[in-house]
Formats: sequence, structure tokens, C-alpha cells
Amino acid sequence: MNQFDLKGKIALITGASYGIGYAIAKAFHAAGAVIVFNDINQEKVDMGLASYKADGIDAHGYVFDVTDEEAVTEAIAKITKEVGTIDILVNNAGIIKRIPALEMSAKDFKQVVDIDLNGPFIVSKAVAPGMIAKGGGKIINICSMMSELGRETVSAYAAAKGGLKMLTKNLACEWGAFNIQVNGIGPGYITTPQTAPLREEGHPFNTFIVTRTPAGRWGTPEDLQGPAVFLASSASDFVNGHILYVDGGILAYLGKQPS
Ligand code: NAP
Ligand code: GCO
Repeated sequence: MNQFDLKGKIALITGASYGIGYAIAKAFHAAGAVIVFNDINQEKVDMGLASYKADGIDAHGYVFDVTDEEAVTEAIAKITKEVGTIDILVNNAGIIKRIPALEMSAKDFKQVVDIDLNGPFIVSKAVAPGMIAKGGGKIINICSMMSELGRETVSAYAAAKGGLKMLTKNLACEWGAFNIQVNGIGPGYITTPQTAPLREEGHPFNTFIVTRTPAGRWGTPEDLQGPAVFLASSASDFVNGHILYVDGGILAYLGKQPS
């Protein structure tokens, strides 16, 4: 029996028109799952549908803002009616605002926390009843190294991702009895549009990250595919409340010692 088989499962990945969510959706499809994804506007969903189609994936796309509880509830009901009950949820949608705390408005801070922390709560709460009725499910929250570490200019993001780590653990406690496993993936620094500003030619951050990562490179969205399939599959049925860091070793590393 292939413990990593997702045949017959319906997976919802939020914010998955491109980037990490898209890569995870491709891996889930390769493992046999039916792919459902969302994005915040029709233009992005249409772009995503075209990409999935080009990759031979007949994905189902839905437009909703993960912070809008009414829209999320309606969308989950629509997905359940049109596709089926969701077995696997990946709370991937997220933003970052890189602004020094002294310069950051409360409005900007709130927007990051709304999308990166409140959103996963809202979507998980909407999806869980169907999982409970079906006898179980998998929820994977895309956390971050900033669930563990801080750095200048990302206070809102680190607060949200730190909160998402604890939300993951707490929902694991509340829903474990329903055979729902709630875990997180903590990616290191990954080459997506979100980090593109940090990778611009000559940006000092590029060298900083590569020297701080034992693997000596940026991660790619594809580096997250195997860990995501593991946490979405029966191979992880006794893994609950765990954050799986996929970071090339950066969290284990104090940094290159002076020669
Ligand atoms: P990305 O390229 O910026 O993609 C994020 C996706 O989420 C986009 O499709 C975005 O849509 C969507 N989104 C944003 N706000 C939304 C909302 N309110 N409702 C629905 N969808 C929304 O990011 P990424 O690099 O793929 O990252 C995906 C996740 O991994 C995020 O949670 C991020 O924090 C996390 N992460 C990223 C890295 C990294 O190094 N890249 C590392 C650790 C964790 P729009 O394009 O319309 O904004
Ligand atoms: C940043 C980066 C990071 C990554 C990721 C690291 O500005 O520091 O965007 O936050 O996105 O979250 O795990």
C-alpha cells in the first residue's frame, strides 16, 4: 500500500495561482488528488487555471478573500456542492510587508495579520465540519522561519507566522479526536515572487541568505512538494501539531564562524 497516495482525495490550496501553493498543488495532483484552489480575484484565478491546464491539471478555481468569513463560508459550500467534501486543506495564501516597526501603520500591521493568521483560522473553521462528517482530514498551514526567528522590517509577518504556528498546535489539540491532523510547513527562503525583491541583482540579502543556509542555496517551491505530500497523506496519520521546517538547515545554523 502506497502511504503517499492521494487518490480519491479533494485538496483545497489557498492562494495557489502560482508560487509555493501552485507547486504543492502540482505535487498533490501527481499523487492522485483532485485540485481546488483559490485566489483573491478572477484575473489571478484565470491565470492559475491556464497554468494548471498547461500542466495537464484539470483544477477547480474559486475567487474569495480568505479574510472574508462570509465569502469563505459560501465558497466552501459551493466547492462541496460542485466538487465534493474537502479532505486536504493547505492554508497557503499570505502576504508580507517589509516596513520598519517605527514606520509601519497599524493598518498595514493589521492587514498582514488578517491574511496570514486570521485567514487560516477562517478557512480551517469553514472546512473542518466537512472533514469531521467524513471521518477525518488533513490541514497544512504554511508557516515560516519567521514562526521562530525575527529580523528587521518583518514584525507583522513574524507576529502572524508565530501565531500561525500556535494556531496549528491548538487546532491539532481540538480536532485530533476527529482524526484531523493539523500540521505546518515552515519554508526557508524560497524563490517566488514574494522574495523577488530580496533576490534582485546585487541585493546584499542574497549573499546573506546563501551563507546562512548550510545547503548553500535558496530553496525552490519544488523543495516543498515532498514534505507537503507527506503531511497530506496517510503516511503522517500520527503526526499532529508539528511544524516541519524545510529550510536547508538555516534554523540549525548559528552562521559561518570567523576563519
Ligand atoms: P506569493 O508568491 O506572494 O503568493 C501568495 C498567494 O496568496 C498569491 O497568489 C496571492 O494572490 C494570494 N493571496 C494574498 N492575499 C490573499 C487573500 N486575502 N485571499 C486569497 N489569496 C490571497 O507567496 P509565496 O512565496 O508563494 O508564499 C506562499 C505562502 O508561503 C505564504 O503564506 C508565505 O508567507 C509563505 N512563505 C513563503 C516563503 C518564501 O520564501 N517565498 C517562505 C516561507 C513562507 P495575489 O497575487 O493576488 O496577491
Ligand atoms: C523576508 C522573507 C521571509 C520569507 C520566509 C522565510 O523578508 O524575510 O520574505 O520572510 O518569506 O517567510 O521563511
